[in-house]
Amino acid sequence: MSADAAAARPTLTTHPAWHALSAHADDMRGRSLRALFAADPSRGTRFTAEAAGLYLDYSKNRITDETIRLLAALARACRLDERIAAMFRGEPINTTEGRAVLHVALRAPRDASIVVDGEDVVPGVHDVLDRMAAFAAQVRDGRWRGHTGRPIRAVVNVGIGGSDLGPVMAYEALRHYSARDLTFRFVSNVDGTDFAEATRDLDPAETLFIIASKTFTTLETMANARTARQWTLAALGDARAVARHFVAVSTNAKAVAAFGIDTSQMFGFWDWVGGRYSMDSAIGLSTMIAVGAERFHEMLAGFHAMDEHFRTAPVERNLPALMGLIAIWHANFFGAATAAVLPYDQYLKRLPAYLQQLTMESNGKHVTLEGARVDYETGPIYWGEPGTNGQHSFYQLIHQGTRIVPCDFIGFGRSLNPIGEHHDLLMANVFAQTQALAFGKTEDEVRAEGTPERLVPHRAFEGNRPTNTILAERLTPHTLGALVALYEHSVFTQGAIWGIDSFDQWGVELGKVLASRIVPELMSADDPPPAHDSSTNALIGRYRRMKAGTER
Ligand code: G6Q
Repeated sequence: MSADAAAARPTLTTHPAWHALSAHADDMRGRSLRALFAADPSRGTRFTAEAAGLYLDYSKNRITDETIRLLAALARACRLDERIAAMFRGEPINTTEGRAVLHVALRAPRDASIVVDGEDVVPGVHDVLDRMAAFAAQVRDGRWRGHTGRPIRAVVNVGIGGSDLGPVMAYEALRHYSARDLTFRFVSNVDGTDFAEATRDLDPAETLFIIASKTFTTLETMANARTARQWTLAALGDARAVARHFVAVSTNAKAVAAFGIDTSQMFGFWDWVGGRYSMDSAIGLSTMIAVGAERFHEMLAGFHAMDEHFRTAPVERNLPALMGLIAIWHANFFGAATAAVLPYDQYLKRLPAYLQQLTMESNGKHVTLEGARVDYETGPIYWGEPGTNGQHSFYQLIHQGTRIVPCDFIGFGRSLNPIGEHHDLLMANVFAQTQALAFGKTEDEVRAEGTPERLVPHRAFEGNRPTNTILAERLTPHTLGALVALYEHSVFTQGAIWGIDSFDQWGVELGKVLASRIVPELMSADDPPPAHDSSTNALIGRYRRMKAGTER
């Protein structure tokens, strides 16, 4: 092995802290949550932490004080504190793209100062927020008129990935606070059905498109933007209508102008904002139009409160660090390949989809920052659905399957729609599920209920299945900001331990390049057979025939 390759070998699993955790995990495998709770009546209040309006109960994980001590030692060995400080200082910690990672600057208060390349970025952030606020107010109160003089009634965000998932999640999450006289739609998929269904019942004279694309080159978004322009012009019959019906959110002023949107109607952001970390930048324009600038700023304050907690709290009391380290404990020492996020709030129905991108695009990496192949597992697969729906579908596997699935349960003290006893029924399920997962039901307990012997194994629950419970008083913009920042920094913590770049996404490139080669091959039926592998050739051939109607 060359000296360079040897130097690039990952060192994580050689840390004494890793070995200590490995030995400790062997010990913990034989211990049950029943026994741990029985031995320590204060466990349910001791293994908790609170910040930015969120209460985290992590007692129902297979951990002890020793586990936390060892995980904190691992965090120190991996210099988590230095990584955090480097991010907040604006150092280019996204090394494969040579960029700073400063989504925390997007929610810094007006009087803060964060200097990148000799420039304080905070005034620029607030300039854009102020422009967004002025524009959002005009749309909300009807001063912003469409080309024919009618006020805007529908706002369509056109974007994909980080330019879609945040806006749609935040809109759904904050719908309670939204302007109900405006309709919001989100078009992301290049499948024409997405555009067709999103606009089917909209009136072009009253519709505003937000073209949200950091690069303004993304194939899907540009295709949908062109379709939106045609749809608008076909109805309004005048190219000048673009000025009243299109605004852009981008870092690429040249491409925005080339598309035909005046750059005075562009809301900018910066290359130190990653797509999946951008919902609180101008990418959140649809959110701001929906809930107004004041609520948007409340959300930013929630993000900022969690940022400050993450930056300053010791690991043992640091919610994102604890959640990240416990996720490592499950993924690397208990073989958990997936993790479920289960919000018990209908407004958070898109949170699992949002977190899938945040977690998996960030930490689905197989090489370290130095380019060495890792010799440990990295990002688990995130998935989930709002409770209680999930209980009637996949919870079976979480309770009695052969795999360990660590779960985050998210619930609120008060409903935004208090109807009868619904909220008590909802929250009873949160507490019951985490109880059942932790403590299960022994075969003896099942027998004692008079269960026939042949059914006893089927009706027993092993328990010992790990959960976190996150509680907040109510779903507010502030809570949403704190919750998203909690996951952002938990992802950061995991990436810092694994020594990977959580802020690039090279893994999405290859498919894009191959698709751009195949597009012309699909558009022409007369071209010679394509020269790919035999499977791809046959599939393209069949597609051409289906398209021509010669294959049925
Ligand atoms: C997120 C990714 C990715 C990106 C989309 C859209 O972190 O970078 O999901 O957000 O590919 O990119 P544009 O905003 O440039 O269109």
